[in-house]
Amino acid sequence: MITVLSGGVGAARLLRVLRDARDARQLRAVVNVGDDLVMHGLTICPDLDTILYTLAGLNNDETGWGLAGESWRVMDELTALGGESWFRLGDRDLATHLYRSQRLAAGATKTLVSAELAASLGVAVTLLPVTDDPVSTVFETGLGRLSFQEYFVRHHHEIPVTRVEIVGATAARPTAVALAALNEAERIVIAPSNPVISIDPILQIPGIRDALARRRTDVVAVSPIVNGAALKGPADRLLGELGYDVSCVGVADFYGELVGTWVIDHADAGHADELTRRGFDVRVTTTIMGRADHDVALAAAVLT
Ligand code: FO1
Repeated sequence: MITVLSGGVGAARLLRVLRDARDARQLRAVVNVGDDLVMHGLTICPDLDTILYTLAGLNNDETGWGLAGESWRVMDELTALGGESWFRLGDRDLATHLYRSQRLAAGATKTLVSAELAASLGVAVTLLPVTDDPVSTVFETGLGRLSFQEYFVRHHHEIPVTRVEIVGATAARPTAVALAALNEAERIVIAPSNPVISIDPILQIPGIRDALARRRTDVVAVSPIVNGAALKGPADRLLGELGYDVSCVGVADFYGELVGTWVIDHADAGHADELTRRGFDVRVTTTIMGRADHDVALAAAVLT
């Protein structure tokens, strides 16, 4: 069994690559829930849904979120009514949020609802929210404290951040299945997701960091920074704002001794010696996914 600590797009793409190289039933994703929000009374889980839609082959690859071929009639009506519509929920996507919210109100856990949605969409990879307790990522910025989606979507992640807080993390408990997925995995993979706002909210749930530290030699991380820049989103800026080098070495410093092996891109081969000096095994390959030969090489670097 392979367990992947997962945020949104980068994790979804890596999971797709690993799924195509291995039996899907051997894959577990332990997923960030710090981005989750309640809007219009609906519980929305962006990272879980990005992974779900990507593995189901339904994702919108251009936006990186939501469904392909989406329509927006509900949002158009809501905008006409003067309702809150900066966070766009497509007509088809809304069905997922309605389903999840109704099941949660009926007493189901996020873990159970994730399994139900995956089964409905024919996704055989096991999607495990790291916790069923409420946690939310909050940003301290020049405009004050902002919720995740206010920072990320409303302000286009363009505002300087002084601190990131994962509210509720210390009181939250990891689910038993997420912990077991870490303890029993032959290999734990840290996806090329944003270290600060996608992976750290997972690591801050009590017990998760220890579970990784005990398995360090089995932990493989794929760098989300290639040639000094994030492939998507604000990982590069946030690392810099929090005082880390904006490179695969800065990401390695961020995770420290939780990782045994780093998978870095050919473009960063010049950093390999520095990572080796810091005590990591290093594999250099193509980390940019989407081309069949690249995907096969990346899967081999992560799984072999
Ligand atoms: N991202 C946007 O940039 N604009 C949106 O309106 C938006 C809506 C949205 C709705 C559902 C969902 O699951 C995700 C959505 N996202 C949107 C993406 C998402 O909020 C972020 O990309 C992630 O939270 C970061 O991982």
